[in-house]
Amino acid sequence: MKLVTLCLLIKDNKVLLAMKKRGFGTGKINGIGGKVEEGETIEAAASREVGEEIGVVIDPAKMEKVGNVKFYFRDKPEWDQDMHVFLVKDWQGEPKESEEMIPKWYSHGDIPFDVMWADDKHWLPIVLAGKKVEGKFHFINEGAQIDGFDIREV
Ligand code: 6U4
Repeated sequence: MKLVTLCLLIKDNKVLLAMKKRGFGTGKINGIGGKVEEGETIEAAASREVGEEIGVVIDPAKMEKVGNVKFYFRDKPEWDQDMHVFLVKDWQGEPKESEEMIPKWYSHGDIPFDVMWADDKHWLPIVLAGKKVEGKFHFINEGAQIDGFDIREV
C-alpha cells in the first residue's frame, strides 16, 4: 500500500486546494502532496511535495497531523493508499502554479466537492472544523464510486 501525504494550507479562514494537472487524480481538485520516498519521514515528504508542487517552504516541525485515511480500490489494488493529512498555518513564500498543480484559495463554505475525490466531503469538513479524523474508504469503478466507508473523529 502506497504511503502518501496531503497538506492543507490554511489562511484567513480559507484553505488552499489545487487542480492536479498530471499523475494520479488528474483534473481533480485536492490538497497538496504525494508519495513518501524511501528513507524519508512522512513530514519531510509532505514538505518536499509542497515545495515541488506549489513552491512554498514548510518547516516539517510546524505541520499539524490531523488525519489518517486509507483508500482501498477493489478493482485496482495497486492504487491502494495510506494517506496522512496535515494542516499547515505557517510557511514561507507565495503558492504558485507549477507543471503539476494550479493552486487556489477556497472559503470553508465553498469547497468544490463535485470536482474532488468522492471521499473528501466525508472527512474534509471535520478537519477544517479543527478536529482529527481516522478512517478508510472502499472504492469501486476505479475510484468513481464509494462502496463503503468508516470515518471517526479521534
Ligand atoms: P507521481 O508519481 O509523483 O506523479 P503523484 O501524481 O504526485 O505521483 P501520488 O500518487 O504521489 O501522485 O499521490 C497522490 C496524491 O493524491 C496524494 O497527495 C494523496 C492524494 N489523494 C489520493 N487519493 C485521494 C483521495 N481519495 N482523496 C484525497 N486525496 C487523495 O483527498
